[in-house]
Amino acid sequence: MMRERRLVNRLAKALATVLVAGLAASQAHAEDGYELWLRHTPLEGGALQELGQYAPEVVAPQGEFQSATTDIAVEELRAGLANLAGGNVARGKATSIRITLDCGTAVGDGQAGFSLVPELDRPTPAFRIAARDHIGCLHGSFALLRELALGKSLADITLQERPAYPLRMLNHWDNPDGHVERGYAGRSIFDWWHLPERLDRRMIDYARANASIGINGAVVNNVNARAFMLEPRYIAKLKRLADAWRPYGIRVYLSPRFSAPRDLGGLDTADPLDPEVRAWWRAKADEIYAAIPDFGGFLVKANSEGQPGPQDYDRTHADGANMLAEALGERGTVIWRAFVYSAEDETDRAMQAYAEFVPLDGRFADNVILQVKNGPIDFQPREPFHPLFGAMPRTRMMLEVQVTKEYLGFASHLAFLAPMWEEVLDADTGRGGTVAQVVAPAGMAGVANTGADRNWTGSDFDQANWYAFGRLAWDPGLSSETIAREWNAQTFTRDQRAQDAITDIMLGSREAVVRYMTPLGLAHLMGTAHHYGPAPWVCDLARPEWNPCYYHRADAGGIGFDRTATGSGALAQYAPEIAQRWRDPDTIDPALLLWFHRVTWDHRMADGLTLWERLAAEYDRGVSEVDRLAATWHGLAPAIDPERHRAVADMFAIQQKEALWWRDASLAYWHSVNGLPYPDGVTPPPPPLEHYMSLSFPEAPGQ
Ligand code: GCV
Repeated sequence: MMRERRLVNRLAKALATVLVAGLAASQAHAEDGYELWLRHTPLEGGALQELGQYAPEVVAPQGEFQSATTDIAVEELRAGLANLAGGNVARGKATSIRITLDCGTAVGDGQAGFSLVPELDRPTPAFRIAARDHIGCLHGSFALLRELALGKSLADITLQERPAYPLRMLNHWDNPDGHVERGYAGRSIFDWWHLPERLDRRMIDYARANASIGINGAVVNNVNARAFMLEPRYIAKLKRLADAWRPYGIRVYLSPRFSAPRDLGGLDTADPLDPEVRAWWRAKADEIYAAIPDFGGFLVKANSEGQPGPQDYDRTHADGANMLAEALGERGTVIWRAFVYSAEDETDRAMQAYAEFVPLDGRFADNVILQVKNGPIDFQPREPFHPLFGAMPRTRMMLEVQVTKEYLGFASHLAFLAPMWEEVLDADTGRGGTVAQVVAPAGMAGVANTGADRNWTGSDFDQANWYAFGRLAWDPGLSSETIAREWNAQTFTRDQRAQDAITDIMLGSREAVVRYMTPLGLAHLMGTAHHYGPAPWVCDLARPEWNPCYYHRADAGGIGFDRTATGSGALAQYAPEIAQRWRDPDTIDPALLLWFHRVTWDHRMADGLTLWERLAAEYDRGVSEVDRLAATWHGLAPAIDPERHRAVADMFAIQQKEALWWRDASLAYWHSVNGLPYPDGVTPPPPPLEHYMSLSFPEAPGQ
């Protein structure tokens, strides 16, 4: 009896082991998106054979040439090469190629870039990753893995790169309680509660992903900041992060609350010219630097949307920024946001930041950077470039874009944002070059879209926006197509036809969203507070500039915001040649028509359609574009792993439904305003306008 029981127990245990092993194996192969673009799946065909023959062997630097950073580079190369070779790299083979890291003795900041140099026909064949410092070598190692993952031959990988911008940073709008403002990928990745003792593995994987695309800084908390994040207990938490990220070349930054000397310091003012306030900030900066010698600095939102700032004391933005700059000294940078506008100011909101900051040109300290959103309102699906770019030649300026898709359908709608960023980077300011050139002395910041969701960004395709941000901040000359191809080959498949199809989906996606949400230069038509779904009918909010009606100005007579000399005059904030290009409603790019002009509903467009006909056609085209992109994706089932194919298909189902919702609700509203019959061939929205107006989403994420 005993023997039988033991046998049964042993069998049960064995079965359990098999089941657990089976489960682990299936989990190991399940594609859940966690590995991002760093999957390094085995190469195929000739590329695989070739890598096997080269049998690359990574030579770890020794002595003073070795550091935590080079250790990471070596580990990444070994693991990445083994994965790419399907585990078949023959170590120690007589003919093997030695991959060497030639990066001096300084850990450095990687700003001098790297070279990838094949030396395969030497007596001792080698492949050299060369840089002035260790971070440069880490960037070079990731670049080598990327090029191999794209199927390139080791012999053909010759690269010499240096980052275009010194600062390439993510701005997290993560709150210490774990909620992410405008975050659509779950809770925050930062586990402040358990820091500093517990460092989540995600913090390393996050740094690794950033380093792989050259991102070198992260502001870890929301610009709508909580003062207590400057308390010693938070400095200890921040230190743990800084220590973990340092080898990856990522510096930490913090958003301080401007009123902290009052909130925390017990002072009765936060006036930037008050000596006690200045001393408080100096002491705070010293305390931070004692813990984190390479602390990056502060990102500040002041006197905007209810945040405290220097104007509370009749001081200027320059007074506020310079006070913090003095506290940091040469050790760090103050990044001051130009996103300021006020409910009390009756001038066009699009003009307020320019009016506020241009008079301050030349008055900011050397270690201050002004951070300017891509457009003059707020990350809308399409805006003209911000008129501040090029208008303050004596001030360093940084471009801020939003990686998280607050106004483009959250994580549920597919919108690849590289074309939008390319549009702004390439825009000629008419004052000393393109936006990309104007921001060259500073860099780019992206409002992060990461969250605790397993795939990091809430949807698989939103990873592409994180990737694109890093790549463009490294090299703003890269085309959206190059980035899309790089990303999808590393993330989904090397199958050429599938890659072409995915690239087509990505490149068409943002324009489709513009068409069904805010066509022809319309903007800010979304629901109040949650910013999801259409609500062009909202006209009665206390803050005028939060009303969609403020932006579209539609009535029976016409639609659009006159920003020419007959209207708000915002056009005059641009360089004369740019203003000239946009001055005439008949010749302006139709994509910006209603941003700058108010036109009648029967205004004749260049294509012969009336404005009303063209508007309706844009909505229809947006909807049918999404249907087309979704159909292309469905056809890709054989080329994509089932988990992620299903996940993306589910998101497309939402987007198709909601594109139609945007179209129907918007058309129903415009029709109610203009009283015109629907143009020929346009299907009237089935439910009445009241239906769309009755919808509410108090539970929408990110608010
Ligand atoms: C962090 C928009 C968003 C706010 C955000 C703000 C900003 O207004 O809706 O959530 O606040 O931009 O950029 O500061």
